[in-house]
Amino acid sequence: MNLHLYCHPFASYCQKVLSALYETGTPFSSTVVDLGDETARTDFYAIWPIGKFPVLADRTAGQMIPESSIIIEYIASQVKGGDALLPREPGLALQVRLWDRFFDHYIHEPMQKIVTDRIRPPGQHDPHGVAQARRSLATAYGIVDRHMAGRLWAVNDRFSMADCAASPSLYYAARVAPIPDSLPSLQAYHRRLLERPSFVRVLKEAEPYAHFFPKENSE
Ligand SMILES: N[C@@H](CCC(=O)N[C@@H](CS)C(=O)NCC(=O)O)C(=O)O
Repeated sequence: MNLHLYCHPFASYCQKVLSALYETGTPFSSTVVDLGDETARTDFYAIWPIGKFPVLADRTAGQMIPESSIIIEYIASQVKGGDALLPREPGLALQVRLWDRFFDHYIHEPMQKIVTDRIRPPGQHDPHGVAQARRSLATAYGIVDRHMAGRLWAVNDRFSMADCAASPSLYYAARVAPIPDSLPSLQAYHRRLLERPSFVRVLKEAEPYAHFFPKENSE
């Protein structure tokens, strides 16, 4: 196994996979893809025409794997200790996949909608879509708060792929939609994620790019 990750340290879905790599201590090399650079962009689109990162290459197996969850499943299937990311027991694995999907679809996607609307050109904003994203985020926050009451991590009190998905999505979501005091279990979970050493490392590596985060506009 010779893993190479195409990613950007500031990109939230890349952070999800980086968390999984650091959790398992998996060795890998990486290319930081600057989509603003025309050559880098063309090269990356040649690898994955959808143009979204992360993408993982296993150069030994000759495999190219897109999609953060599929990448983490691949890592989990290949490395020692991978069953921490995705338990072997089918019932638990299903729960991990469910919460991974939940964080991607109902926290990560609305967060991206709110953030990317800020970088749209003047006159091209989508206030209706952003308002919808904010409502969807509020509903999802409530669901996670109820789920996390009395729990340490999303599934079976073991840090898994679901928590890898939760870390960057909640980190960025909380910046555009602060978690209210009325949701103490979600607040506490968010704090635990921020203290997790793998995610501390991810955030440290993202620091040089902090200025990329778009400022609030009138939405
Ligand atoms: N479903 C994909 C989503 C990946 C994604 O949205 N990546 C963002 C960065 S966080 C991206 O590549 N954005 C660049 C673009 O859309 O041009 C996954 O899970 O990997």
